[in-house]
Amino acid sequence: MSYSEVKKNYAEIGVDTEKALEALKQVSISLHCWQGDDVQGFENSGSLSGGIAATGNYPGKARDPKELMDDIDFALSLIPGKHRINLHAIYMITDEKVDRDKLEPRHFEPWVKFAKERGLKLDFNPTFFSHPKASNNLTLSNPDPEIRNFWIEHGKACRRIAAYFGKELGSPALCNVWIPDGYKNIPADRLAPRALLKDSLDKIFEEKLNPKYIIDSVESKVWGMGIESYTVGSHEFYMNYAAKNDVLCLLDNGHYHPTEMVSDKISSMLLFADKLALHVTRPVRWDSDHTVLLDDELKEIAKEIVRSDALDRVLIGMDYFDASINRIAAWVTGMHAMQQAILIALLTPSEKLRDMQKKNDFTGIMVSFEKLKLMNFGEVWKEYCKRENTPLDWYEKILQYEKDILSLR
Ligand code: RNT
Ligand code: ZN
Repeated sequence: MSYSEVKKNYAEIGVDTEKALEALKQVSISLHCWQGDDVQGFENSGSLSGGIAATGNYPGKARDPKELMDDIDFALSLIPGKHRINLHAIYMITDEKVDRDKLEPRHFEPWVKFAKERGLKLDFNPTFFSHPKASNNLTLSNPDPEIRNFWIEHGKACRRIAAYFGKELGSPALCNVWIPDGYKNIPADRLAPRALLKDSLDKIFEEKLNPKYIIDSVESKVWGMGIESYTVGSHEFYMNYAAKNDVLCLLDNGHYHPTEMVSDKISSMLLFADKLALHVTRPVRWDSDHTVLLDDELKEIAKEIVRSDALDRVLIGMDYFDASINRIAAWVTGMHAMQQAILIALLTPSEKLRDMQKKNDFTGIMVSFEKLKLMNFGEVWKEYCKRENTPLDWYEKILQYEKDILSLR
């Protein structure tokens, strides 16, 4: 079937495919740099810690800034649209031996140059894990004031770096705080660590930075490996903190109970905040950070964003790290899936379906949903790739890159 035939089919159900393609083109997704090297970074900080893990030893991971940048370039050449790159503090590029509380914008200059040359925007994350001072999974809630302070200083330093990105690149950088803090065993006091976290965050956010350059967010979690019994930065904690302090909530769809869906949370969050940030991942039984695929929950998340007319209010970032497969294929597959989910949402006659709900016509909605699944959205996706000069044989290109470059590492 050709695109023009499919376009006609969609028109019959009241959907304008051209409008959908135009809208999709405007969506920038933040590509997480850390899929390229299993969240290793350039600090030589040793192994990944903080209750998260990248498992697998697929050959060819990026070992230095040049390799990571090359891989990002190659991945982006296989992804339609214009996107953002999400960095972590451990991806500083410098010969100096500088600890995390002393990081400065200049330690990230090569990334800004990289972004400028390619017309990309940057986002940022302080790294509160994989560090000797985080070895017991206590950072901003650490009862030791010296260690707590170290991490507060790190948070402040990172906000300045994010603001520098935003200023240089003309688009506010999302600066997202996620900490691993929690306990393996049942705590005797749940309040005190949260009070410390609250106080630490207040200190981090004290400095007023230009919202034209930086957007702050906080990311909650339900549990992590080694911190099974108690998570300091829980969802309730951060949702309240964000609401009271005018920072954004970041929802990571791997950070909730298995039947608790982020898709259902989006509308509630949007009613109370100007913007919402997302980490899109694929949890498998638990927070496992598998490569994002075009599955039902991803489609539902995209539909909620589109139905809420909030493509410009939801900051979408990817967050997964699979070390057992070709890392570039993981990047590309996840980014394609996210964009495809948005496209499917844009190809849905939402207005009509909304009216049916008002009339309590749930039989009609059910039947329409099932019919929509049979529509040939793939042809519209191919048309999008064609217009964006994205090769359809992208996997063959990855295999070639693996042979020529990755396998030699
Ligand atoms: C961990 C959080 C966090 C990290 C990244 C690397 O559970 O999801 O966002 O994955 O910061
Ligand atoms: Zn996350």
